Amino acid sequence: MKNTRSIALMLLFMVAILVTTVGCKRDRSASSSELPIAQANTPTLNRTVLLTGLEIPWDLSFTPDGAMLFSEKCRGLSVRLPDGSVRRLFGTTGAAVVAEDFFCQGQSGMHGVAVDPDFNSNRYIYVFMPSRRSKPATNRVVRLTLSKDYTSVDQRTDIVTDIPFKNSFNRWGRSGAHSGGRLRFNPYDGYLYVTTGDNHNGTLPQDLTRLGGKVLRIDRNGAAAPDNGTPPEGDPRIFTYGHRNVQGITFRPDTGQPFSCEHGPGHHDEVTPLRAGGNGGWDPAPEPGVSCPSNYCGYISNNLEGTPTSMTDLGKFLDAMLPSWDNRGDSEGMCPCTFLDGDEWGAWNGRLAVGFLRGARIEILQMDKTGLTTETTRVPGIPSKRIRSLVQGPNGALVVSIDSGEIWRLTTSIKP
Ligand SMILES: [Ca+2]
Repeated sequence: MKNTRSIALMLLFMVAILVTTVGCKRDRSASSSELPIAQANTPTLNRTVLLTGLEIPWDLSFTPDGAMLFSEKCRGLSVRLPDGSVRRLFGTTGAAVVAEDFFCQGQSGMHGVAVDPDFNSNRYIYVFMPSRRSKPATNRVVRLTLSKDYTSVDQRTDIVTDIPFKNSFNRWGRSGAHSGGRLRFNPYDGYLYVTTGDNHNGTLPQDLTRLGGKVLRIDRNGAAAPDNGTPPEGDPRIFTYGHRNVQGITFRPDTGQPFSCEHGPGHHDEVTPLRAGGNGGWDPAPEPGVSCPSNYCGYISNNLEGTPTSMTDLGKFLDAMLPSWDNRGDSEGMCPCTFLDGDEWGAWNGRLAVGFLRGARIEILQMDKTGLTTETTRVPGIPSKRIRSLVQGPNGALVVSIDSGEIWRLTTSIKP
């Protein structure tokens, strides 16, 4: 009897061990089915459509109190207030202030929008647009003062008047091509960065006396910022040169270093960390002995070897700025970019969001400390559309404009 009880107790003990072990296994199994920390911290995006029915919304910018200024390529500048109402401020007929000199043509029209860092005291806002005030027409950076009630603008001051505009058709396309056009203040130095394009003009990007194919760095009155590093023979407003068509610029959150995002010619687009006085290495001018239609070799070879004109010609410009990333093998119409900054972005905090036109997507680039891209991730779960502007708005949300006429707000699933 005693033996029987001992055997029963032993069996109970063994069952208890077995149950405990299985239980532990079950717990471990549950634990291991959770995502690795980095992956679990990847945000899931929730998309809200803020505006529809727009005509190529090109860029946007927020005032400190949450009003969203946005441009439409052929209409001009409008504002969306936090209550959702929209008012047209500046541009074509129907705007509070009609700009008779403003026009749109080909790729060009009202492009970049920026809000002054001291907006609360000066009410200054800025747009990039082509203007017939110059003959032939040029692209300009125009400063406006926004009324306190957000219904109108006044005190127009054209702070840059001489950014080249492609005024006539050539073998490579219509007038208005390659104007660049993004405007961004760098929060780290307070200066306004202006991106421009090469106008399908072979000599423009490497010509330091003209403003096409450049990144400019200026103050709120249009004067050159100090320490631009421009070579002595050059226009002091030039921060970097040797670019093709820069339509994106942003600043790394931990350092303030500017990065350009540049639309390429067919073989690839480029993201480039910029340095003062740097040469991007784009030179579509024909070399001696080479002939290109309209003297522009941007889509073919500019040399006797017959290799395609490089976005960064290290053979010709040994000290050219090296790209962080290029989508080698294809140009997908790289357009806007912005660094994501904030704990709500989880594993993507500090990474670069890059938008594509033909590529119709947003790519997230992870970089090392030197600015070289080490990993890329396509943003999942959003419609495939031509991405024209990317801006971090109120509460860290990523606000996106798309060519087909909408502005979206993307919020993340992560609570900081
Ligand atoms: Ca380059």
